[in-house]
Amino acid sequence: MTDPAAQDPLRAELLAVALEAARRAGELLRDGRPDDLGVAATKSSAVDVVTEMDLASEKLITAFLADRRPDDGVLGEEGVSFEGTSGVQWVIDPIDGTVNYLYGRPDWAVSIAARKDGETLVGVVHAPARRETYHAVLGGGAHLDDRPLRVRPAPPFEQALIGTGFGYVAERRARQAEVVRLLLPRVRDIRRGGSAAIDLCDVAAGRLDAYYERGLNPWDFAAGDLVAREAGALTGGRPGQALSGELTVAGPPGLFEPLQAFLEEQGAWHD
Ligand code: LIP
Repeated sequence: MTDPAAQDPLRAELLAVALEAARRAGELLRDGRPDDLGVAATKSSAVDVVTEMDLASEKLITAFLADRRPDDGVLGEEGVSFEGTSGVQWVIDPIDGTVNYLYGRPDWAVSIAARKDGETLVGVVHAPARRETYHAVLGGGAHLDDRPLRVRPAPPFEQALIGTGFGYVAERRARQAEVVRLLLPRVRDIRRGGSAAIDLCDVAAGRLDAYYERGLNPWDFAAGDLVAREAGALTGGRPGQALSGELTVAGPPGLFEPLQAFLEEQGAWHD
């Protein structure tokens, strides 16, 4: 079967641009991280931090996209937001896992997705400290570097390794802790990696059985969602709804459904 992505020159071009933008930003973040990196600003709380490198990475990516795709729109975590005229919108997280990056921990990534007509056409999650780049093209599969990805077959619920994450506001974290308290005895174990983009790619690579989180932004999940889906995962929010900031759930058929039902039963979609 001919690769659908290869048949669509736009998807091929968007993938090439996303990979090069992520590579350049990753190089800046890996090689240019100051030894004395500190917090440049905070957002929703004192622990919701921005570093100078988040800002520098978003500036680099935005300038690269303007050069290569001047008519596209861009939405970025650190404030860039403009409509284009081409119908293509880039959704970028210049550092997903900022706290990990601030602390010198490896689980952070540059996440870049291109959307058109309400669909994500390509997604790239570049994790320099892990020496890994995930990418996916709509209809063209998901890859970790050159290796095609497939999700791990669904285990019994009680043997599932589940990823999750927590917000930056104490009241929401307290509510999220309640959900984890009830889930933890019912599954194999929980992992909290600190980057939604990487967590979604870990589901695609079979390093997590499933993942859920409340409170994500589009830039956190846009690319990783496509990687997970193209690797065979189901993704969504509450039953029958698309993933959103209300709730993001990802996992293979057979595990996605019981996890989604558990989260619905526990009201994990609200604070
Ligand atoms: C992070 C997410 C992660 C979540 C963190 C934070 P950021 O995004 O990727 O899943 O648990 O609280 O929101 O802020 O590093 O771009």
